[in-house]
This record gives sequence, C-alpha cells and structure tokens, in this order.
Amino acid sequence: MSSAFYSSSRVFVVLQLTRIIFVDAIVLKLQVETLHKPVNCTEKSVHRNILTVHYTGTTLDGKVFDSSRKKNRPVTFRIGVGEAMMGWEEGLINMCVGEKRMLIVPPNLAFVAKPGYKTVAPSDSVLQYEMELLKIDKSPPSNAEVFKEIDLNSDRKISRDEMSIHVKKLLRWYQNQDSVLDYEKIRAKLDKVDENVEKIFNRKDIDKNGYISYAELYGLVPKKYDEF
Ligand SMILES: [Ca+2]
Ligand SMILES: [Ca+2]
Repeated sequence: MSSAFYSSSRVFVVLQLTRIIFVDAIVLKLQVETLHKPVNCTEKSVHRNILTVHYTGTTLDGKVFDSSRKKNRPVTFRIGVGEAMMGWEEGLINMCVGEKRMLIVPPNLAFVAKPGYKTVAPSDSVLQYEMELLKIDKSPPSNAEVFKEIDLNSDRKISRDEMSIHVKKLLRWYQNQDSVLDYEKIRAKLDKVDENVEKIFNRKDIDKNGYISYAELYGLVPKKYDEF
C-alpha cells in the first residue's frame, strides 16, 4: 500500500514536471493560427520573397502597441534574410496573398537577427500579431541585398564563417525546393562546405586579408554569384 502511494506521488511529481516543461515549451515556441484562408491560393510565400503586409501588434492583455492599419501604411520587407523579427521570419512562410494569420510570438523570437534593424515591439513579453499578406514580390535580391544577407554582423566584410553559414543556408534551401539539382548532389556539397568556402576565398579575397569585401565579391572580379 505504501509503495502504491509512493509510486502515485512520484507519478504526480513527474506530471507536474511535465506540465512545467510543457508550458515553458508552449511559451517559447511560435504559435501560428490561420484566421482566414482565401479559396484561390496559387502563390505562396517562400524565403527571399518580398512581402507586403498589414499588421496589428498587441500585448496579451489586448493593448495595441503598433499597427500598420492604424497608420494606413503597410510594410514591405524581404523575408528569410534576417531583417524581420524572428517571429515574422518563421510565421509568414507558405502564406497566400489575402491570407490572415495570428502569430503569438514569445520574447525569444521577438528580435531581429541582424544588427542595425530594429523592431518597435516591447521586449520581454509575449506578443500577438494579426497579419494580413497583401502582396508577394518574387524578384530576386540585388547584389547589395545579397551582400547584406551574407554579412551577418553588418561590418561590410564577409568572413569565412559568414560565407560558410550562407552557403549552407542556400544549399538547404535548394534541398527543400524539389529543385533541378538532385538531393545527393546537394548533400555532397553540404559535406564539402569548408572546402568550397576556401575555394571562394582563394578566388574572391583579392587582397588576402581574410575577408571578402563588396568590391571583391562583385566589382573587381566579374564572376557570377551563382557559382557555388
Ligand atoms: Ca561580416
Ligand atoms: Ca579581402
């Protein structure tokens, strides 16, 4: 009898622990709820598209802290390049024009990955964003945008680490695209990223200072960007 009591109280403790971990996990994970989905959804947002959205940001107690609707000024940004809040970067993918979503963004996703880009969101609280996707522009990034995307710490030079992260990101993106490049080929490339980064640096780092400048990437060496 006492052992039955012991084990049931242990179950209780385990349940309590599970509850705490579970609740924490919920708060820390982005929640995406579809509020409206248009019947015709031919084109969906993918990384690197330029999106135009309307948003209303509220705290959990319902206080509006920012709203593009109120200002009657939608915002436009390229998604998946680290310039939007992490919660938006994750929560606005695979969305159709006219679709509305509610994003519940935990504090750990309420920041912008790249330095120099700010959000108007109050920190340290869970935020709700009611989003409406107005437009998807599929035009590819310009050279300047690509450079900014690779240059993660915005110091206007590309390090080996930054190039390595970028090459991996591009290869993983291709892997998810059912692209013409076959899967095995991409995996083989992923295994040899460091080697490829060295090759890129051998070619592009003209002054051999260990960094690739914008001029080195595009100006001085007139080679095509899509070589890797
Ligand atoms: Ca850099
Ligand atoms: Ca250099």
